[in-house]
Amino acid sequence: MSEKITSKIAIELEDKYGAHNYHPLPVVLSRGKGAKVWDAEGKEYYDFLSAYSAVNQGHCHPKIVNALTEQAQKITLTSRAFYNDVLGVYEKFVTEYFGYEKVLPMNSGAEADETALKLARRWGTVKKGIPNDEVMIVCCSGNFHGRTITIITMSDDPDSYANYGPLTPGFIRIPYNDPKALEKVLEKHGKKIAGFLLEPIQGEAGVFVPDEGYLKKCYDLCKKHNVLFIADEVQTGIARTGKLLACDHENVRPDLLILGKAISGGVYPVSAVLADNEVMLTIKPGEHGSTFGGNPIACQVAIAALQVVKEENLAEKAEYLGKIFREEMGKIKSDMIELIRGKGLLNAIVIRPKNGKKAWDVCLKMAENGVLAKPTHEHIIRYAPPLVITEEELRDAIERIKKSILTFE
Ligand code: IF1
Repeated sequence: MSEKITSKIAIELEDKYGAHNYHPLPVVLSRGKGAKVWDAEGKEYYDFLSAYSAVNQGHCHPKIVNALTEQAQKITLTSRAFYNDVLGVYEKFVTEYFGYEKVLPMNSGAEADETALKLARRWGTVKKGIPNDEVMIVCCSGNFHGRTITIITMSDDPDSYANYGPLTPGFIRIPYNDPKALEKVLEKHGKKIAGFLLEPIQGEAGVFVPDEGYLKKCYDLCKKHNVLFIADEVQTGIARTGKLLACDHENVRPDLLILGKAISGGVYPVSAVLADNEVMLTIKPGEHGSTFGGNPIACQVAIAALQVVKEENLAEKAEYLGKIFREEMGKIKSDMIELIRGKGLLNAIVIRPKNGKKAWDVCLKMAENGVLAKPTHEHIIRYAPPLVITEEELRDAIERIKKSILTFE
């Protein structure tokens, strides 16, 4: 391909040859480094989406990219038909890193959620003794766990589940942030419930931070009813909310921990489910798997990405910088700002439409001013920069966000 791919050409190509399953902001990215990205014409932006919290370690982190390129010169993929000299090293590293006995490596977040659902159902039938065609999983309204047919079964967003035909049985959905709703369903159906799946903070729902103590109350209810507490930390994990895991804010240790996105620093698709032997060993050889799951590149990249999190104190940084962000955003005098909420560097602003202008218009104006973010659910803008952003860069970006919002005054 000799001609320079300009933004205009890139958009035309995607429109003509690509599925139309997204409506991107009209920005064509070409390069990224740290907290910044550049478009095809070289315009610089602060990235305040971080590929939905996959690039916590910053774009193209040298340590992580080197891990990828070095392994790529040796062997990239062996399948699990054979052993290799990287997977076991990674499995030891990642289970010790998060404090679990075993890991089941997959590739995407949805695959990890599906794997966790299979593990929970399998444990429910073979260990808890729930009849195979009666085993249930409890999930929450407002959830987002991926895009497969079983996962969209749990969704209450028609954009996710409508017109995809028959959905998967075996799910009970309860209101999020309502321990009493969980207590009620466990008292009524607990004997047939294998697991309770939730996001510690609901990302897609608009960074919905539950009340203090919600996670612990749900965890205790699950223990009381012999139900697995399953935390989807695909988006909230890997230091994003100011702790290594969002569950750490309440000292809750999930029975099944689902990770994705930033476990690889956004350099390669990597996901994982961590659990102890009692749950993990209910799946026997040949009963679950994936061609790329746990491949040597994924393992080396994930080791490097997780090392960066600790070496660069990213959780502490997210905590400190997140406080600055929410404090400074709170000072903006604009009636377009209805609400600011978040934890660490996972934040969101609920935008009150004004003179026909909505969150989308604010995001277009922010892009003009060099900050990239995208609305979720029409009126909410999520702000999630890479955790490597410096305080100086953050304050510069805040000024640009402020200027963008005040444009509409
Ligand atoms: C898209 C949303 C965010 C996730 C949680 C599992 C997955 C995700 C908590 C599945 C993925 C991504 C998917 C991406 C946009 C983004 C997203 F808007 F879709 F909902 F972040 F909030 N659990 N979230 O957030 O992981 O299979 O994608 O690797 O679909 O456009 P995946």
